[in-house]
Amino acid sequence: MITILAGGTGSVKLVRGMYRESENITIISNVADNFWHYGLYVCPDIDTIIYGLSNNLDKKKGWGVKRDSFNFLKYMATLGTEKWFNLGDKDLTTHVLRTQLLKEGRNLTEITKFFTEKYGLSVFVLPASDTHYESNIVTEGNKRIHLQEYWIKYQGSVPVCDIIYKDIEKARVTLPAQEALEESKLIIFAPGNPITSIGPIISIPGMKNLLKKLKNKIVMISPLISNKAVSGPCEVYMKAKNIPPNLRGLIDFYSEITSTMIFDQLDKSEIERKIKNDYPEIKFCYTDILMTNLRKESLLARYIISNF
Ligand code: FO1
Repeated sequence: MITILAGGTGSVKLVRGMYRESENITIISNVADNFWHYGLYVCPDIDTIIYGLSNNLDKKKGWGVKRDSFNFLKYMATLGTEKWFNLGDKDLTTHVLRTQLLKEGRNLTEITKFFTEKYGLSVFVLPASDTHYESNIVTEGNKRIHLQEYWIKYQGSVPVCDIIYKDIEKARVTLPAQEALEESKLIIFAPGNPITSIGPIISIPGMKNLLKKLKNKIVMISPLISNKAVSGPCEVYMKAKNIPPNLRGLIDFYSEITSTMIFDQLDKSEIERKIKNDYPEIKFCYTDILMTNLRKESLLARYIISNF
């Protein structure tokens, strides 16, 4: 079994490639993007994976359901409601049903299994935790806002002083997720944002120690090419956490819990000349990691499967 830690719109490309190329994958999804909106529990990263693997994802946007309509949102606006978060009508069915199941006492792991089965997937999508905790942006005046508000409502326009995982001290990794990590022959960190996609998973109390023990089978795929994020606000978040927003900062961030790191060929010379010697325990590999179409997603997946 191969287990992939995933979150955000970048990760889904690798997850999709791995799903096509490997018989037995499990995904541990970030949950710190989850939030309550209009009384509904929305889990963007879990849904992106499920829609992505079942060919229902709006690939252009990287989130939501393809060919969705937005009538619900239009009618909400006529009642004077804020409509900064674009919940499509088809997508809405997931949030309504999930909220209903939560209210009936089912946990997020059970509910996610329900959806993966309904969408016909033969894969485990495991929420990293069943306990709600969330990525918050600390902006000026020590004001905290949910990551979704920062990125979508405010369009990333307010200063980012820090990023915290609110209530993470109450969270625990789920038993199925822990077992998947322990039993896998390979663990992959998908090319997600290290602070807001993968960071919230590896920061759950107890996770770092577990991952240190499993380090020899952990492979990280870089979310950066030529010191820039392939997508999203990676550099802003790294800076806010006092991590140099470049390849060296990324390598250092994961160095204690990873044995292999895969970078783009474009970064080979910089890493080999300037960084590699400072991290003798890490194996650095290079290939084309920019997944601009399905063929390239599969090529990267095959590279990983045949080399590790
Ligand atoms: N991202 C946006 O940039 N704008 C949106 O209006 C938006 C709505 C949305 C609805 C459902 C969903 O599952 C995801 C949605 N996203 C939207 C993406 C979401 O904010 C990101 O995928 C993640 O939170 C990043 O990890």
